[in-house]
Amino acid sequence: MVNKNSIPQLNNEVKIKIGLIGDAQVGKTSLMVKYVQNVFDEEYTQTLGVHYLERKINLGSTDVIFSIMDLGGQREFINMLPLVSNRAVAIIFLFDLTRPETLTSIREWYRQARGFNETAIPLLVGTKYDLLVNLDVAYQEEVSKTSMRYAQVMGAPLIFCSTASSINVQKIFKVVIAKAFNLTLRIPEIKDIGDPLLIYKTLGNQPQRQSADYSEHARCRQPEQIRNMTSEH
Ligand SMILES: Nc1nc2c(ncn2[C@@H]2O[C@H](COP(=O)(O)OP(=O)(O)O)[C@@H](O)[C@H]2O)c(=O)[nH]1
Ligand SMILES: [Mg+2]
Repeated sequence: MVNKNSIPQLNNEVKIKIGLIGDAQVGKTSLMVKYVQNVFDEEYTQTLGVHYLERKINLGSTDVIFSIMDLGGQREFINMLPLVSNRAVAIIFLFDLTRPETLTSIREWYRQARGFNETAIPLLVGTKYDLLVNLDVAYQEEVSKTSMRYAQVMGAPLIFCSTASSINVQKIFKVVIAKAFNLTLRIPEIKDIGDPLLIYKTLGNQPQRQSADYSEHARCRQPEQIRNMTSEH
């Protein structure tokens, strides 16, 4: 048996702060808890009462620690915004696919968050895809096209996810890693209206200002390492 300790290790550790921003009830805390603890349970999430979680991921000789921060409840959101945005490497803007007004709000969230952090990698994420599929086809088309336009303006990848049905949850964070470390991601895009969109090549492909800080940690890493990280279940 190979003794792990005999293998030379670089033991790099990089902490990446990720901010989750969006209207109340869009599913920010649920997404964070699902990603870190693989649980989707409203009661559990509320009991937990957390708005900050960490998950460590191994990327070759580098350990990447995602520190994920969620806006608190409805009331304190204005005060919380700098705390969530400042020094975030990525900001995930979330809206509820079944409530178009939460997409409209993204405009203001984006403007304010950008005021605190100009360089974070933005992502636009539509939540509760499991509920969207039951809605009118014309509505699905409209929300898909509108969110594509928003993502275009934001320079952000666009991902539809369902925390309840485990759709695209892991992939959101793979896109974050790929963008932060300048790695090639080989996950196929999903672009057909009605499907859980995953668009990260044609949307959000502009080079980020100051992203070089993070890409240096990941030099020589192979795309396989991202592909093999954690698969969706
Ligand atoms: N059907 C469905 N419900 C969800 C999903 N994600 C979150 N929810 C529900 O949406 C509500 C708000 O979620 P929460 O994470 O507290 O939202 P937050 O206020 O943005 O943190 C809760 O009742 C969740 O159970 C999802 O993917 N599908
Ligand atoms: Mg919450």
